Amino acid sequence: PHGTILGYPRIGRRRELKRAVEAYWAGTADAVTLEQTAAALRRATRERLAALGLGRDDSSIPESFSFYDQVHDAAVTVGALPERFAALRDADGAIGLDAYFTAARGAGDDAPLEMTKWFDTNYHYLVPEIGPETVFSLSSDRFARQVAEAKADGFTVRPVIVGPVTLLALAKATYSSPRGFDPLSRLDDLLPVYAELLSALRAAGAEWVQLDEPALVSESLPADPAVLADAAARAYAALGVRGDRPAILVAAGYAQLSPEAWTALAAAPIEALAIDLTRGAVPEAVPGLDRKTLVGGVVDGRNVWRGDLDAAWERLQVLSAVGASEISAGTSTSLQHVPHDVADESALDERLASWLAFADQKVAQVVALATGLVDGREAIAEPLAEASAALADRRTAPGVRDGAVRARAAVLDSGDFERGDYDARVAAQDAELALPVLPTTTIGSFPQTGDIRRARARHGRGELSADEYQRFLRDEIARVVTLQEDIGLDVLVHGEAERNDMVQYFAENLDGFAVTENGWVQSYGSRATRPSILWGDVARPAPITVAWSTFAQSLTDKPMKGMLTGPVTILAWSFVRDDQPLGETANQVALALRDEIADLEGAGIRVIQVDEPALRELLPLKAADQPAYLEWSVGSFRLATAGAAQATQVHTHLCYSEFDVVIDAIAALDADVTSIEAARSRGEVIGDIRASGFTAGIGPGVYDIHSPRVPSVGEIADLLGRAVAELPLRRVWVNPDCGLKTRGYDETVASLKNLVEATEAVRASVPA
Ligand code: THG
Ligand code: ZN
Repeated sequence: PHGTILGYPRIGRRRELKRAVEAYWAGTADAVTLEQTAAALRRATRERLAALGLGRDDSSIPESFSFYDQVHDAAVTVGALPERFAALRDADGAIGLDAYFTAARGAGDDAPLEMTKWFDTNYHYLVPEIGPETVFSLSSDRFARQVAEAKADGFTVRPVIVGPVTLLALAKATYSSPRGFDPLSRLDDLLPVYAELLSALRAAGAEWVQLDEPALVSESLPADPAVLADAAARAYAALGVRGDRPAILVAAGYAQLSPEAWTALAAAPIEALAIDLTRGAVPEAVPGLDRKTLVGGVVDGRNVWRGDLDAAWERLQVLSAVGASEISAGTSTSLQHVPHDVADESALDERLASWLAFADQKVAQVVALATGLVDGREAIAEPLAEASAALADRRTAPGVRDGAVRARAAVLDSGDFERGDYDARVAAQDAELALPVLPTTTIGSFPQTGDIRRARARHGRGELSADEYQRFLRDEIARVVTLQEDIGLDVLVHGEAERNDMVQYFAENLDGFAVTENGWVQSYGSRATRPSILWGDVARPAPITVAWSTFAQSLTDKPMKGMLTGPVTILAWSFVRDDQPLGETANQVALALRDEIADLEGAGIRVIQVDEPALRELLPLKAADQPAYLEWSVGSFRLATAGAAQATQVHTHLCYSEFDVVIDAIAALDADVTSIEAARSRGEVIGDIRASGFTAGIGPGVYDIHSPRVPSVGEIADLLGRAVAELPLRRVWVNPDCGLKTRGYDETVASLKNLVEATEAVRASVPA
């Protein structure tokens, strides 16, 4: 085949899989029903891909379905289920659906597998736990059954499975492992199980298998690229020599393969290699390629742009010069990172829609390029010309470039990024706010109750008038303010009942963004988001949050925090334009936020929080790209906030741990107060903060909001005691880990009361 995609969205065009899986979890649908829905989705995907032009019987259609996560699928298949879930195995040791889901979601005291971000995407995978004691054995026949299922429908599909090197490279050591244990050291024990799996796939009718090895592009994993390349050489030497296997395609998207891995895989006894040509140059010729098919990942699997098809074609021409036996067109990654189909967006501006390509449009692009590879460029002159015309139209369309926005960005100077002396700010803020030692606050959101969601939905359907909805939200805000005063918190929030999502809310209120109706992208498990599309120059037509914050402030004498989402996070959780550097786009968003901050200040708001939970997320995989990223990301935050008066206290909040790499960047944000996640690591991060020399205000989250558990006064006081012992007393804030949006009211109130009580106890023990 001369064209293929590395994977396809599996949640269903209307999130059918989410509904089916959640119904199964809730006990309202049985396993048979769930399996039937899943089979129907797989069938619909195959039929759709064939209709779009991929071959039914030439293995160009991938089988990339997953009930929850592809890393978990691979781990479960090789039997890497943590000991605490062992009892859930079938009598014959097989890992069925219930064991699979329970490991993903936890049960009682048995914590679920940890979840973390998949390379530099917004997808989260389940981290396998592998130790010296892990017994690898083929524990699921799901992959083989899916091949057979397709066969029965007349399709020869190519199963897609996370490869052995990536599976181990992404795993963490089990809790009982000796210190320093590296799961990658288990490679030789794992390979026989992969060999057995390949043989089972062959027996089920697979002619090709795709083994995903994106670990081989990353410089952000514990193992370094040379070690990973060496592991790949060993793995594919061992698997390649087996006779009873399908042909092997090793796929390595998300960035350019390390030179070591490129050399190793070219020399390995496998049949094909898929590389990402949307990031980095076409690699050089190396020995072994003459026996391989190269799938050139020229269609971007991660953005929603129709892009430059002609340039993609040219890249394939350059690729043909490296000496492979055959060239094929492909996507750079699985299409799981983009929504299904632009045709499902009837409300989208038609002109904007003509510039977009979601999964189905990208499949069509691959098919066009494949046709060109077989029949020559003339055969695809028309689609190439159409794509070029759309691109040209996009370049000149109104809104893509806004003169006023550009003129403002053009005259920025270093002073626009500087807030001035920190000590002077502290003095001004102390005078303005007169807060007690160890001030208490929350991150921003309060529980989004069913009532709030229903009111929003009814308003969306026109069943609740704008006035009625306003009144509803004001009542909600008043309730949240009173509640916080009763609990005794020091710096209050309005609770964000008016926001569906912390990014989409701003996207809906800024020029340059579009939102979708059905553009769901899986975030983790059954959860998805609808990223906004940042297509044009960003401007703020009117104040966004000011009316809500001033209303909330009018209800209390305590300081009310203004709540904004930072530029980096707005970019990270949207589909961002690809026609200018990210830093330029970030600065446009920053200027809009800067105006919002000025308006908040003008309206009497004295504390303003600009959240950047995604600062760590967007960090590039390649070490060489990281300094430039940190420069523009930190710069855009500073541009957003540096207009604030010295007496205005600027807060920021960052979720998720892994502060290692970005701790200096956090300091460089120059916020007055930073709240972070610290409870799950039992305050470990406090040591990191101290070691980094960070001296500004800091609120290490004193309890974990990701679970409904109510923390005791004692444990909060403990954690707080540790913070006070290690950090300057006057700089420590007391707050939960993260926003309370996903929590219920009962546990929220109980937890916050304990937080205040613990704070009072610790205050009594420190100098006033
Ligand atoms: N907002 C946006 N992007 C994000 C997050 C966010 N990306 C990273 C991280 N947070 C992802 N976390 C989640 C958490 C919960 C859900 C999705 C991503 C979730 N989604 C609902 C679901 O799938 O049922 C749908 C929400 C809706 O109706 O809009 O629960 O916070 N932009
Ligand atoms: Zn958070």
